[in-house]
Amino acid sequence: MRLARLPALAGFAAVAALLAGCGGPQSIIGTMNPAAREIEGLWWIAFTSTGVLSVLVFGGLFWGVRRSLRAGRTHPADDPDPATRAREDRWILILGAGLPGVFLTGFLIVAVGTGFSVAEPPSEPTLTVEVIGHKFWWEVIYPEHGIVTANELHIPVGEPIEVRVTSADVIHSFWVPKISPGKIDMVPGRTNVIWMSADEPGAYRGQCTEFCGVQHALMSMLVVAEEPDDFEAWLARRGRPLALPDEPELLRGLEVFTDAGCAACHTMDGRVRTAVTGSPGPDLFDLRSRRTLGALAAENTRENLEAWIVDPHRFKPGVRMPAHRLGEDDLAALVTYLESLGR
Ligand code: HEC
Ligand SMILES: [Cu+2]
Repeated sequence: MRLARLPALAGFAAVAALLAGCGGPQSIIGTMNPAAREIEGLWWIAFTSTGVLSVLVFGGLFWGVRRSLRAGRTHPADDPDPATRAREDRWILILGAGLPGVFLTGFLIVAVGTGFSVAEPPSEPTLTVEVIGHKFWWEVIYPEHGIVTANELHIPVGEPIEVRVTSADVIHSFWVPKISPGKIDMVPGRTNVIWMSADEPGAYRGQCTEFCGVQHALMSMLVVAEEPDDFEAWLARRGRPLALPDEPELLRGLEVFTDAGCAACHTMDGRVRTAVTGSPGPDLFDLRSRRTLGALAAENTRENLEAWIVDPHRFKPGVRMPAHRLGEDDLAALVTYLESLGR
């Protein structure tokens, strides 16, 4: 390959990489909520107008430089007479300060208007969900139902949901771009409120947007919007009491869970005990039904689950769960037990 082609290739790769970010379940484009659509509209205004402005400003810059070079003006001593100079300065002021000033003022007015209009849901929320940020996962509580889960939030489609957020450790930020009006900070000791609603059923991706530590980038979540019947069924499955297993293999799994000290960090009955304090690790009652492990770090398969318990740092280096050395049989029993929960 000729070296001269490298810059063109690099440019092409950069554009392709940029465009690849335009789709998918976490895009700010193609939103599924009236407020998110307004924000998307604002984004399009900003995108196109800053594009035009950039062309104007950089075009002016290149034009000016080229003109000076052509006139042989490369040194301050070559400056033109004061009258020409004053005229040129005026243009620099108009293009460099006036134009952006007018644009930014207009944009500010539109943006503040949008901010007010997206702050409140179109109608009274029908459900409240509490989300507590942890390094590096999300505790999800349905206070009206007394249930707790993690990393995967289920909501009925089409209905405004009130989301009350806080944090158990450092500041995180809650953002599900397709279905929530912007982001909201999760601050320890404070409860912030945002709302969301999904126009269509689907799984929408959310992401922590406040740097919170080594695995900030792998602190993601799924919001699954379902038809009301499916959502009610989901709630009902979570409301079941935890029963002591009767099969020997499952009992052995429970024993391994206790002996290995998992209970120090994990509850596994899906019930809220203490409000808002939470436990160090996610509740495991409905682990089987979650699509991912470790806040979207890995697909939830039996193989990955075993590998996660042995060494979660393989998936998420720096995660706040230690590696566990377990015998093959113990590990198998433990995983079988975990997968039997919440049935
Ligand atoms: C010192 C606390 C601690 C101990 C002990 C611990 N874990 Fe964890 N565990 C965590 C934390 C924290 C997470 C969340 C990690 C993340 O996603 O950032 C986690 C995540 C998990 C997950 C993924 C859950 C999900 O929904 O993503 C599973 C499964 C799990 N632990 C199982 C176990 C088992 C089994 C044991 C015992 C062998 C155990 N853990 C011991 C802290 C702990
Ligand atoms: Cu975070």
